[in-house]
Amino acid sequence: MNDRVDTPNPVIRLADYCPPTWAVEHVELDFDLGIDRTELEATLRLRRHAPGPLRLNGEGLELLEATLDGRPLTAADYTLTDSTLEIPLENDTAVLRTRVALRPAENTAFEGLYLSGSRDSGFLLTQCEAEGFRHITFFPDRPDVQSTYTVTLRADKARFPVLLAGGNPDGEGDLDGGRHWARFVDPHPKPSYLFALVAGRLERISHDYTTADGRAVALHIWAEADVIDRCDYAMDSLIRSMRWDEETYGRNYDLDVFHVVATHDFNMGAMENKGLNIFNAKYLLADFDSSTDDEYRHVEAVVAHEYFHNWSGNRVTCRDWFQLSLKEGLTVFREQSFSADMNSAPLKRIEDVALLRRAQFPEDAGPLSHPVRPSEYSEINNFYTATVYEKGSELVRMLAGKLGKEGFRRGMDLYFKRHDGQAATIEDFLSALGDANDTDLTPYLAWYGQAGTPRLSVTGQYDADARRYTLHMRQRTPAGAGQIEKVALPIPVKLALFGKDGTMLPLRLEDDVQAHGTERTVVIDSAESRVVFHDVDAVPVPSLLRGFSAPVILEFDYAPDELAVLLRHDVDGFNRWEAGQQLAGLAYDDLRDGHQESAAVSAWTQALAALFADSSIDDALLAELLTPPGEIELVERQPERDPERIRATRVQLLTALAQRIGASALRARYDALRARTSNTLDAASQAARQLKRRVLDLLALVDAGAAQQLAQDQFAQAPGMTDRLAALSTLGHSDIAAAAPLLGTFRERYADNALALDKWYSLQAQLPGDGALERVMALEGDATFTLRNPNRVQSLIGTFARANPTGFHRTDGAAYRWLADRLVALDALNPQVAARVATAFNGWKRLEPVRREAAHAVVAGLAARTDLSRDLTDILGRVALG
Ligand code: B3K
Ligand code: ZN
Repeated sequence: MNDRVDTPNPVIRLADYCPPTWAVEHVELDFDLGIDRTELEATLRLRRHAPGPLRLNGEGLELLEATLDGRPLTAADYTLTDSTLEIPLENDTAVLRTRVALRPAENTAFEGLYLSGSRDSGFLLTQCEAEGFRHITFFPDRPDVQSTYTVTLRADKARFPVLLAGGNPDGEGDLDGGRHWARFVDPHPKPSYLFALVAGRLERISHDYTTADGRAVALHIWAEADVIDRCDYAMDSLIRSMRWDEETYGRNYDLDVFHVVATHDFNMGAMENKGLNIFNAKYLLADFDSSTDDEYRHVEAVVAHEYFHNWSGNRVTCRDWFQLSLKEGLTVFREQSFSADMNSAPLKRIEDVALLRRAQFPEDAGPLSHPVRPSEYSEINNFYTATVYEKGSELVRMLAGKLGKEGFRRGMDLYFKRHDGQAATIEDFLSALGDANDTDLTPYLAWYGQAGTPRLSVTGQYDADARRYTLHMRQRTPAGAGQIEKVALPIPVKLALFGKDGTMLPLRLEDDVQAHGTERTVVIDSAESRVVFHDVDAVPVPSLLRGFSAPVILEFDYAPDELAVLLRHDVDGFNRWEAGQQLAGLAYDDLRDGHQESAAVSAWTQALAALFADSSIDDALLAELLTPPGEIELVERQPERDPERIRATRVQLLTALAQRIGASALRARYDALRARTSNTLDAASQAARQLKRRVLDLLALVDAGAAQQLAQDQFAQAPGMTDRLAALSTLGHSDIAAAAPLLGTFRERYADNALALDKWYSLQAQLPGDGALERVMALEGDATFTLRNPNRVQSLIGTFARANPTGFHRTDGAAYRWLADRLVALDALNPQVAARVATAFNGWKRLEPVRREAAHAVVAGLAARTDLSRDLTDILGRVALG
């Protein structure tokens, strides 16, 4: 039922947008549910907006009958293709009824109505964003068509005891023959992508919630019986999210019930369907024995994200899919702010920027680069990207920073008020924020339309006679994504100056009569500009782009000792970490180039050794500081990448750090942290676990024997998954043979826990070295491996291709050929997942020549095929461009 490509993919362009010809005011859906066959009668109440026929989307549907205003239609009354149903209509209103048959069990693409789990015990569910509803019924499947819904579900009561759809419950009852029904009414007009149903054997946990504006809401989290006891943290996160959105944005929930359902079979993280969120179990289930601290944080964040969509996405939705970041960038920003409030704000910022650099910067530097608001696409599912999500969030953050806390809230209030119930655009968003603050934000529109990461090059010039310090700033965005000429963007640069002794200097900028404050934000909005500071007594150390105030690459030629000043003294937690990252980068460059006597290496290791000995620093921040940029970020530091060399140099760097701190100090710290081992989730315990892991990894580099023994003990005694998995990872990286029995124990212990097994797969997929591909291939033979489950595919194949650079980029190209075979097999089952995994080939052109040649042959071979899905063809076609 998946689309195969034998003609070039059609391209959809933002410039071609036309408002819908017909509105669908109300939808009635009557499902007769079955695993092999489901029948659906849909009644659409239509109203004309503009002249023209009624054109509905519909794919893979078996049309059983259709009536128009009660009159049966014959084939002569309409034109049916494999993706549309077109009916010429004369009146301005009409009622169209269609009956179609669907085959959920055959739907391996997990788009539309499908089966999660086995035929005997699994359940039915839907996924409609972006264009899944057209796999369920004939409909104008576009987000600017919003309708109220009445949904009736009928099914065998024993097989499908639970029947759910979005909206408020509106009756249920028994039917003859052991069947039953349930009805749901959603009074809030919504686009079809937010429709959802779930039917099957599920258990639930519930909570009675009262919104700030007094509505009683029944919260239900549903999951299969074997995992329902792992939903409590999600419920807790949901309640906190609801309160936070009331307090921070004045947003209340708007239905009487809110359902959240967990499934193990899902293409992405979760889905914000109105009143019926559906989650990949990975982002909903958590228990101390089988989830890591990171996973708890992900559950908290994703639950919040989907809940926040109820306003930023559902009540105000997108006019078209080009505006996707209107809901996604904004909701990521809201989610990040929530997580920062629930946890540590500086650590959250570090995590978010690290993700941006790891995922979005490489995307924006190659052939998959696109603006936050793309101007064209051939498969919209391939645009749920780090650029639309993460960079989109950075753009909202810049706007929020510009308007200030109260101004941003005023702007958001106006945005929600003005566009409630509408399908809006990025322009609408900027206008609302600007109008509420009497500010013109249109210059920021350029950020949405221009692809590529801007580079901000800064130089400092000190004039001792004039006691003046000048920063010269130059911005440029490299050509790319079909855009040759790039415009200058407004770039907010938050900055401070430090004395060499680590004190922050009072700032007197050009227009200031006297100095005030120690931190300022200047907006650089032309290609070149300068900032002048007066009354500066000596050459200062500038702390630039504090808090990562804009998503740019900053270039400033710091000397190692200047970075060391910031690393020791900057009070901006993010910039302190950033100074460490920059310094580690310089140290890496020196080691790579064979400079053993490196000032950067000694400055970095010395500063960190001093911080290591300083008991006042937070454990979690210290753990972050002790982590240099990863292999993927380090790619950027050389024109041609050789993953073996990058890895070896990074290990050398870490070894220098471990040596500087010393084996005995590392051991003593490990013992002290081990004595604090706890089975609780409080921030201090999480931070201790995180630091313990870093310390053990460092110890493994200078005293492998001791570290391996400690890892074995830690694995045996771990009270929870964080310590258990960390021990396994340290051991696996240090001595894979020694890890083998522990991996066996793990496999046995979690034989029935799919999410824990995924971690077992992905840990092994990450282990570097010569035998990596063979190890992965052997794991494919495990009885629990299947290409049909997206989480399993991602944990083994996705992790290997994306997070094991030395294993994947073997010089003989064997791993490239292996991945190509897997992609073809996967594509036949699930094109969305295949397309996502295929992005691992992105960046092949920047490999060193031997690997480049091997990768090119494979990518070009795949891209030349005509039997692949639209999703995969689109990615391969772009990646092949290099
Ligand atoms: N809106 C969904 C993503 C849908 C992806 C469709 N291919 C989840 C989210 O961002 O909240
Ligand atoms: Zn989202």
